[in-house]
Amino acid sequence: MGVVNVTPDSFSDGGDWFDVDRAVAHGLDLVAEGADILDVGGESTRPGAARVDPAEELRRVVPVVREFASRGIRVSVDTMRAATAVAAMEAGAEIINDVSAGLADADMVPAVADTGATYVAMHWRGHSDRMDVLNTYADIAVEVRDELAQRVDVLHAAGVAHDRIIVDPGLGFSKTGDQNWEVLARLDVLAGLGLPVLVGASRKRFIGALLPDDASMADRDLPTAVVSVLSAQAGAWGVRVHDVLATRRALDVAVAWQSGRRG
Ligand code: PMM
Repeated sequence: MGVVNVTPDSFSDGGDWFDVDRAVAHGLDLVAEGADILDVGGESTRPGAARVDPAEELRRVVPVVREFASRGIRVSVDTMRAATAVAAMEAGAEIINDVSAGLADADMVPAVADTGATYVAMHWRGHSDRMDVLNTYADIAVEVRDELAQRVDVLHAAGVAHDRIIVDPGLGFSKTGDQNWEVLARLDVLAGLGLPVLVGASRKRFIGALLPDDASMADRDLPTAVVSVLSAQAGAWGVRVHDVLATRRALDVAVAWQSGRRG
């Protein structure tokens, strides 16, 4: 899954793709580099970020979704708002990627049921302005799994089909650097839910913490690609990344290694 953030202030690529034409061109590059899905978002979730106005989020996201969908590209919309999700589905999105797993907007779960979307439910404990203080866990891998299982129950109760649900541990959301590594080291616990798992480690602070202080954002792409391979080996269904090319190449190596032949 390649990230197309149409935002002026995103965590890791903020401002780079902040207009429709540039966002579309960037997404097409990501597809050429091997992305299977483009994840289009109009609201930054970086730590401390303020909410974006709903009308502005729609204005950013819908034309970009429509353009990709018209070219036959699988699109997910990265939003916590039901209205944005519904508009994106009407514009051709297939997947709703909700970092709040329905907790930020009471209308989201019914909207997922109504639209028949595939839904990414990410582990989330609160909005970006306060998520960093919500990181107390006794056993993080088990609590992430159990809190997501509750959200899955809510989705089932609303009529969302089991085979339309994907779960995501929400790396960096209400988690310290070491807590992210613990979740990754025990990804099998989350996989125990029996649902596809999406991993979003790309360029996050805990990846940067492995690097020298003066390392750039782009320096985070190699370690991100390694995390992509290790996630795949741990059974992940997908990885959400900014630098698709590095991850694609790394995954190609893993496939060749495992199959004993190229491609
Ligand atoms: N991370 C970000 C945004 N959306 N969606 C999912 N499913 N999982 C994530 O980990 C995730 C996400 C924040 O990262 P960005 O600002 O670099 O895009």
